[in-house]
Amino acid sequence: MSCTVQPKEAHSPAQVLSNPNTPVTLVETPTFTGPLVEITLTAKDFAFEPTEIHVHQGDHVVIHAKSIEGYHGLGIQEYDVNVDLPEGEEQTIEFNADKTGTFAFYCSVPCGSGHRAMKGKLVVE
Ligand SMILES: [Cu+2]
Repeated sequence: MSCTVQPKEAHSPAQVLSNPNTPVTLVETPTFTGPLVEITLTAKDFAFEPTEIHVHQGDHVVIHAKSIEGYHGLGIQEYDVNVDLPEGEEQTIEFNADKTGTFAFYCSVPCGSGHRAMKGKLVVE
């Protein structure tokens, strides 16, 4: 038996637990001026589909996210996204793609054995 200390989850910042039925509200309401890009993102045990999202800098991004299996979440740290995805409920996430780069998106709810594999890439170019 090893005594390795498990690293803490990198994507679990302290957060106020909210009622999962409460719609997510952004702290500051940004102004959306760029081209509207709508993306449908599906979560299930234990993967997202698609695993890569490509948008352009300045796009007004709307992600329609829904879990079709299990209770998951969607986090994109750099864009302050952290929403719960109860099975069968579509959540809408909206942001300006103002930062370029490749950002991880990931499941933000401990959901089971495949939780750590639930991640993808948001590419803003
Ligand atoms: Cu998970």
